[in-house]
Amino acid sequence: MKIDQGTIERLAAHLESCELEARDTGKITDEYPDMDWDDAYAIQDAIRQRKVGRGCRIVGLKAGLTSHAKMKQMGVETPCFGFIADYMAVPEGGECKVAELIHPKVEPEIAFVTKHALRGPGCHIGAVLAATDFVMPGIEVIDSRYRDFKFDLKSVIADNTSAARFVVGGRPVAVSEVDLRTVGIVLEVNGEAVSFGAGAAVLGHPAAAIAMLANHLAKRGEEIPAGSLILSGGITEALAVKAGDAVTLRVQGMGSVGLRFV
Ligand code: OOG
Ligand code: MG
Repeated sequence: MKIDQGTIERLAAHLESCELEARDTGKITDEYPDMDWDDAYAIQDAIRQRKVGRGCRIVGLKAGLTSHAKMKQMGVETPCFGFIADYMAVPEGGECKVAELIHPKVEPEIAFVTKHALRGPGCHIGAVLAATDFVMPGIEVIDSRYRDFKFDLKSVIADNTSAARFVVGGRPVAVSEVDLRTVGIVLEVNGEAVSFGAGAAVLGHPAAAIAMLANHLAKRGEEIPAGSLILSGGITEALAVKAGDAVTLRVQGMGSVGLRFV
């Protein structure tokens, strides 16, 4: 760790207020260029503690920057991990209020729900598939607290990997029913199909993102609990949305899920 606990708490309070007040800020590595990976995750943990302290429930986890499309778009080369909280959930077909967000973008993702805990090190896609109860379509709404979505990996980790809102739904399917590498996805905005992809865009197999998350948590003495909802990462580039947009994600054999921005 390169920064002290007081600074960690202060940066967590700053980033979380930017989130809750829908205000942007410069990236924190501008002020703390020497911060390390532990500092970045410690700030994210402090944000999580603030939320739990106010009575929020942590409902799941997320992997981000797991596809080349996303890594290229954001100019980083390594995945990152964050958490999702109860108030971030939008009901299927429900409304997402853009006034509560800074500059939202949507990402088509495959969501996993676990039935057994997953613990690294050495977690692999076989273990992930064995521990998965079902998978379903999910749209993540990301909203970096950094001005113009400009950040580096440490800054985005501290900012809970831009987590803001998400919707899951469609048809939950057992992993034995679907080939998650070849499964096709179509993202529609206002009825027009705008981006396309296949599961393999995410690290060759979306379950690899979940394994990577378990191995990351293991280094911190943590695991993925049974019953977790996990977003495995955007398959395509994220798309900016505005009030009035209706977004639908169709996943082959898994139905569709959508939300409206108001
Ligand atoms: C970071 C979060 C990325 C994903 O699915 O790749 C993410 C960002 O791009 O702002 O959630
Ligand atoms: Mg995402």
